[in-house]
Amino acid sequence: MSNNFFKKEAETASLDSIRNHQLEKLKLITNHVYSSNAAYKKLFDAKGVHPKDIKTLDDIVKLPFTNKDAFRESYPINLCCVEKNQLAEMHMSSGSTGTPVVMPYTLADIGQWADCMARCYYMAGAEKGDTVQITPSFGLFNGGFGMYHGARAAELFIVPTGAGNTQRQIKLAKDFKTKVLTGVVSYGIRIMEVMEEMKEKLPDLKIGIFGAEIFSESIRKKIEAGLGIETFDIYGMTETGGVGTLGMDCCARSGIHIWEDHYYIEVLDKETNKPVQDGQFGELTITSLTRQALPVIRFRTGDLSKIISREKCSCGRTHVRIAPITGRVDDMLIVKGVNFFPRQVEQALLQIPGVGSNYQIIMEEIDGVQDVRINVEADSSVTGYTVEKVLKETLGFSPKGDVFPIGGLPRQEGKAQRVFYKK
Ligand code: DLL
Repeated sequence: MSNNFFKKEAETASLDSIRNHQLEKLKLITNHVYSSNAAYKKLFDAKGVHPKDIKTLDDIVKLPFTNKDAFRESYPINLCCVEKNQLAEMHMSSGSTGTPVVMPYTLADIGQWADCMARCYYMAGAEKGDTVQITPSFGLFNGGFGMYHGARAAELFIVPTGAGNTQRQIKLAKDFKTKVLTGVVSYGIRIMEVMEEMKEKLPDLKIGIFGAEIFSESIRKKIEAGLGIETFDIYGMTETGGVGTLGMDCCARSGIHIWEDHYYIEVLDKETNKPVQDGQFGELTITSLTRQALPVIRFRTGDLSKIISREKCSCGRTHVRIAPITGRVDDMLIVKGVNFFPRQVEQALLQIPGVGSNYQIIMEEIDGVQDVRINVEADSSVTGYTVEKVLKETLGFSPKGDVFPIGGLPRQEGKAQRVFYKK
């Protein structure tokens, strides 16, 4: 697989020059948010810090944290740091609580997004004129438009299908010789399943760029084998400016490169709020260095990962690499005194031959005690007994549950919901 660069100088800069650049941008961005937004000024003042206190990168710890609540409390755009007539676009995510998080963009912010996303396309091996099929929805969700802005910058041929109508997606991919398929992870699986049903092959398809959901190694292997492609794990979120803003893994497949010229990353211990050592898991905390309309300062993402390496990668890039996201600080489930993560359930289920990729973890309270039911999709060779046995080995207790035929459980458009709370 080729390894192209979109901005080679930025992507391969020396560590010293990255740090100098980050410090210069950190000073500018703290000044910008402090002087242009009253809510930001209040946060700084409450912490007793002024932008002029930022003299080295380590001084970042003096700055206040932001989180999803800060966004929600400032709905619609009270954290915005530019005049409304400077805005060009907005995106929004509702999350599980339903209270929206809004991200406004200036034209320069769209350019910054396109730059990050175009780097991801090139890093995956896309080249000018290649067909890219964009399957996330075009709307408030940032996935569709972000992949579109980046594909324009990378001069790809865009097939903007948006979400849904999987049979038509497959037909268009065949007719327009799609080389790069983009989407949320669970939609990659859906396309694979429908292709099998249709007995269709896509010989031109080479690259899959997937994200927005945990991308476990087992799911990756399944998609790669099923579609005959190489996959890439793309990372980003509404608050940092959308898909691809944070980075993606490269063909060396040794961690997600974070675009450090645009973002400063910290990995923090959730309890002490102090940085953990490289190699240890913690909460990713992000500061946007180059955005105008709404840069985030020390944004607590809630995502768990760790620094894998700060060394130059074999792909030539020098930007820090993190492990794939393993979960959210708040998605740990506790049943019968056992702590576990949805990802562990997924890994256990995928070991069983014949079990499909769609499943439900239903948390329910029975007589005041938290219980869990795990429903899976599987072919007729799989019995409830086998599923229960494997889950017991993983979780240490036997959850109840049912085995449905493949396609028997409901699917959502967009990100798959795995955990349901039943009252
Ligand atoms: O999900 C952006 C995106 C769209 C990324 C399409 C990749 C592909 P939000 O809806 O704001 O934005 O959700 C952001 O999704 O905090 C993570 O918890 C999760 N997430 C995003 N990418 C990954 C990934 C988009 N590669 C939230 N692996 C983040 C695991 C991911 N989780």
